[in-house]
Amino acid sequence: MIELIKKLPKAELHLHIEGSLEPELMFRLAQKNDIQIPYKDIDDVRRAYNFTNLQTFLDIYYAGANVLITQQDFYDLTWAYILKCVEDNVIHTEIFFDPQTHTERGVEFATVINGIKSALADAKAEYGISSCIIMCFLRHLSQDAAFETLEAAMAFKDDIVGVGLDSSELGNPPSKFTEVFRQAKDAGFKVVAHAGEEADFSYIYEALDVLRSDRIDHGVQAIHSEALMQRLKEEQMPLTVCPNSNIELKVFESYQNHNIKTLLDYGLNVSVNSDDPAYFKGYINQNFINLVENLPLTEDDIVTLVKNSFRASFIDDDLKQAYL
Ligand code: ES4
Ligand code: ZN
Repeated sequence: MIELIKKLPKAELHLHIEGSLEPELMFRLAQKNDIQIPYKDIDDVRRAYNFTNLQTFLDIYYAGANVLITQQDFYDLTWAYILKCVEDNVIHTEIFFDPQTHTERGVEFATVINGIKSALADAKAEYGISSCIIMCFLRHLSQDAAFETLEAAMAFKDDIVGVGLDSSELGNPPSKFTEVFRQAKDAGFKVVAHAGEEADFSYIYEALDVLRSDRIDHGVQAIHSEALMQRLKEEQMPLTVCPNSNIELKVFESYQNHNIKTLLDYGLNVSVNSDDPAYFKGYINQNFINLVENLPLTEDDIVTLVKNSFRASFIDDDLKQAYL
């Protein structure tokens, strides 16, 4: 089973590039850029990565991102993730980034996207790894701030395939961003949104009906509504599930209690993704391994999960056929 997981060519659809910042690179960049980080050594960092919910993680994740300053920093961050893709046989990846985390600190939008973009171009040239970039709005900030970010993104329209919504979910429902997502959709961006990670399934309905989402990130709380489950199945609406993340952030008590097998057996389009792998103890293969070691997943289930990731991807339809 583990051999199958390792050898299958995979797509990743839910990966925050800032969440792939490993402690070693964090320390190197902190030193180079003369930025203070609240850790004395790598062991100290590992001890701090002990979360009780989404917010306790986010506080640490945003503090870590402060070390990213130059275009080369964003290149190095992205390149380090690409090397993990090579290791795990990820052949297509759709990367989230959080422009506001950087522009709020005075780092230019162009610095961030150009660094990411040039590493992804090298990934294609060196390893044949295809990719696209999705820009996320931070939902704890205002819709006006999201509009400013969309404005800044228009100069990079051809480099960004879609817009997403992340950060603190509870109290920041999708409907807070109705107008900015309408404008993004009208401009031709794909739409995704984190919904039903910690908050209840009403957030998933809003992501679908108000934001007109093409995929739901997480979505595991759908299990609490039979009507929504039926709809997600009928529409084959993709859910990008992140098992390690859900365990580390206490969405489920244990891997044995994770509902991915139930969602899959119901007929939903679920995939396995790593979310913030530097913070959640492993990249995509480790997510699959943790699942098969704790749930009665079959080899066919693994193949279905992997095929779902290609089916749900934003790869052009004519090219997509080759992966299915
Ligand atoms: C995130 Cl796990 C998760 N949830 C919401 N927003 C995020 N940003 C980075 N990781
Ligand atoms: Zn996420």
